[in-house]
Amino acid sequence: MVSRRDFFLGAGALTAAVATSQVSRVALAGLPEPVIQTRPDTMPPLEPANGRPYRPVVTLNGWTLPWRMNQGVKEFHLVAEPVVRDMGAGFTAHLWGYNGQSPGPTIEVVEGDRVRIFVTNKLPEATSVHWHGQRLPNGMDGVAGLNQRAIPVGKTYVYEFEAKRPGTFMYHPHADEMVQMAMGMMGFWVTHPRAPREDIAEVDRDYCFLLNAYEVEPGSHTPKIMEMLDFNIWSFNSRIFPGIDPLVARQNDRVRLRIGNLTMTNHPIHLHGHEFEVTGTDGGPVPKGARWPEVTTDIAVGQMRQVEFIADEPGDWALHCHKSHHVMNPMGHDVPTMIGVDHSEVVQKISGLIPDYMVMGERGMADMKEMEMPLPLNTAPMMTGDGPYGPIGMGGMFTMLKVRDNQAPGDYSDPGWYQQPEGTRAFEWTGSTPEPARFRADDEAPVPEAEVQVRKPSGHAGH
Ligand SMILES: [Cu+2]
Repeated sequence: MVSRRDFFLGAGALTAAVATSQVSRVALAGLPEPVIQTRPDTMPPLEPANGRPYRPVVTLNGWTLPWRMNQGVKEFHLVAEPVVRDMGAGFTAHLWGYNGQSPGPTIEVVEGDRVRIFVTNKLPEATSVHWHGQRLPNGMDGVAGLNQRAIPVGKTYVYEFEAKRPGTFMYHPHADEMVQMAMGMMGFWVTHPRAPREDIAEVDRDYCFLLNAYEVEPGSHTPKIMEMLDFNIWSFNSRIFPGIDPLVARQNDRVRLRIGNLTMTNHPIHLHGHEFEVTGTDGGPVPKGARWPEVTTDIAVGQMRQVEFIADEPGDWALHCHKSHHVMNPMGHDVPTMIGVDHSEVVQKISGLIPDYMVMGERGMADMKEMEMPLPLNTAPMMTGDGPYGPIGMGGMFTMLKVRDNQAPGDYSDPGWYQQPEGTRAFEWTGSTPEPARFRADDEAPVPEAEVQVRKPSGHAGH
């Protein structure tokens, strides 16, 4: 749980000590004590203890940062620091983040709020924070060198601005970006609308998470910071399947997903069993007349997408990136395609030279799901996770939307596996299977005999 050191929700004494809202004076008046969270669990929504009311979001495998109300200003304290992130599936990464976690905590405010964020730099190099998508004074935009001096090691800087428009945003450094983002420095920001709006629906469940990617050599803990394109860890909020919590909904809930992409490639995020609409971007709400139904939305680098749907189909529905190599965990990818190659005689010859030689891939790679291969000490199985009907064989950017008619409002706990009604599951055909009719062209132009004898996965002989 949050170790909030019994401070934030009733910070009367410190509030009284501050006499002015000017940035420089306030910085002298005492910092809000930072709240640190070290567990990777999905925390329940943080109901606002003061200020304008709103319906809080739930950060997938994350949490919302509590604030101190100081003479009408919401004060947050971010600490940029090295963290250890349990990424799930037996894999732990040494990252940089904020307040004990990577990604950092979600910041939730309301349109019109005056916001003051103290940023303490406990990294070994200078940093800054850019408030992606916000309207703010130029000097608060966080580009080191352009808008401000980078925050030196050990120093605390203060950012202050009004949260001018509602929407889905994020924060990240704009100093040594390639290193600091490769190390996991990022967080989510949600500005809730001050009053009901026609183009912003009130939803029953409001989930948010960032897409992140790392390059970590199997067996090691620290990302390779000079990697440009070839990443091997694909994660939702720095967690990989099956370490990502499911998104839970009560049947007929209106659900919003807010997703931001801070990786170096695009991610087509796909939801099964439902259609959704993109209702907003980091540029603001999409006008209702400009929305269309989708089941996949591509989220490009540096973009945020807000999608909404009615969770009216009970079940366990996959929610994942549609790039198949993004729903896998680390592997060596110099593996040649072996589908159809008959290894049977080769194995004995090679085994004499390499005792541990293992044949893989002649029927596709699905055998990896059940194979208990010895792994280096700190890495995750490439294809993993068990479902009610066998191995799921996924990794990376994959989780589930679990819709239940008996999930209580406000209950975010995992309801377990869906009990499918009798007679509604794919089943084995046990009748006869006639030979398929062939096109006449097959007879007229036979394919020349190939040099390699090929065996199809079904076992039927072919050419
Ligand atoms: Cu992807």
